[in-house]
Amino acid sequence: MIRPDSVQNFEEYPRWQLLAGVREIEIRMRFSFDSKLQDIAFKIEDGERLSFEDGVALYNTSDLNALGKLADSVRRQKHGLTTYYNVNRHFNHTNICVADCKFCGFYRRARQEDSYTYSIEEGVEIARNAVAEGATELHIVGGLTTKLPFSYYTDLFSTLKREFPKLHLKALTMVELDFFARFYKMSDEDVIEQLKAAGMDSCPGGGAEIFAEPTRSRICDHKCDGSRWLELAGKVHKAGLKTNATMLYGHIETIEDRVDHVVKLREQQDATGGFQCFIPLAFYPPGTALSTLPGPDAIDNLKTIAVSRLMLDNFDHVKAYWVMLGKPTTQMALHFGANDVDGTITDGGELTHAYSVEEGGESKMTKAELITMIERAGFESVERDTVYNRVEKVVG
Ligand code: V47
Repeated sequence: MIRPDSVQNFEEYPRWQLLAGVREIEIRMRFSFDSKLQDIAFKIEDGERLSFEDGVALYNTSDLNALGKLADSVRRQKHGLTTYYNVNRHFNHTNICVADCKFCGFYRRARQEDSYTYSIEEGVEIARNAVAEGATELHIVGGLTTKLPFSYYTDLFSTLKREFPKLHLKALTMVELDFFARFYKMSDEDVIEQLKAAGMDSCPGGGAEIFAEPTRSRICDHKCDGSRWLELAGKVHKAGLKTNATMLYGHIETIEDRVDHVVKLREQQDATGGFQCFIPLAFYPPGTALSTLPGPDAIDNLKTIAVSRLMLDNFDHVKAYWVMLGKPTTQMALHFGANDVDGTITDGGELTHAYSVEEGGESKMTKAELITMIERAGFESVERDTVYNRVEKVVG
């Protein structure tokens, strides 16, 4: 489409094309009352990358409908109406953690009465139940503990793989890998290769929190910084494994911190290309050192999904994590750029349970409930495995 404002020599263009351009601008004028959004809409249409300033402008708009429409147009271009879910289970092998993250209500010190560590046999039983319920993925993360040898992880993964060869092990965040390298005095490459050889199939996106300093240090100064998180993600990608990426928002961070976070992820994705999915995690204050904060509201949640979809032009998937958002906001998020809702999740009442915004701390949805949630929102539900292959429905 030719835009009259970009035309230098009017004689070169047929009149109908110029009129079409005028019409397009007229439509744009009605599209949003926020002139900054109109400029951004042109960029998106032209496939132009959005800048840091664009990201901030998107967050600051009060035209939520226009923002949602823009993100939805990108989502529909990439995925149509398809919305992914999976059948998975979380396994949090220990809640013992030496870090002291202000946003975390899950961790315990080893001496505390309610600290726990599962044995490998207990892990296998949890996986057995998950597989019996149709799970294709086990999501394994835990605290940073000095109480376990490195062989706990390799034995756990190899035992799980021997028992359940088809179960995808999405295990360990970049923060855990960093801790292993430092605590067990191994190179990053050795840590990754040994875990991969034992059965680690991909890595979840946790531990990213918010990269920007000084915010990161104020909420989690005991764990690796943002550049180290990104460096490790790059190394895992180079080892041939996919990872996800998250952002914890709605605590003490600024809008600029959030945009900086997604820009850094976009740069890393340009460099190593192994991120599959971006998952904004809405901060849930109860039970944490930041419990007096209100946490993000629905508008903030929807804006964050939409801005992420628009800024992360090199990420295939944006996940509306229903556990943090609750079902109603998750349904709306599907109209604001998200194309995935995560999965059935079932856990033993551990980490996800601690953060669930669902009534009564419920942290499980059946496959039928997930499908209904997606389809009532007007989308087509597709079961996927961890790396986004369709799981074919078994007929008969
Ligand atoms: O890194 C901790 C977050 C993350 C709170 O990769 C909190 O598919 C909200 O990364 N309120 C762990 N969030 C969970 C995670 C994840 C979840 C689902 C799917 C995937 C994936 C990854 O949970 C932590 C932290 O950012 N978190 N405490 C809290 N109070």
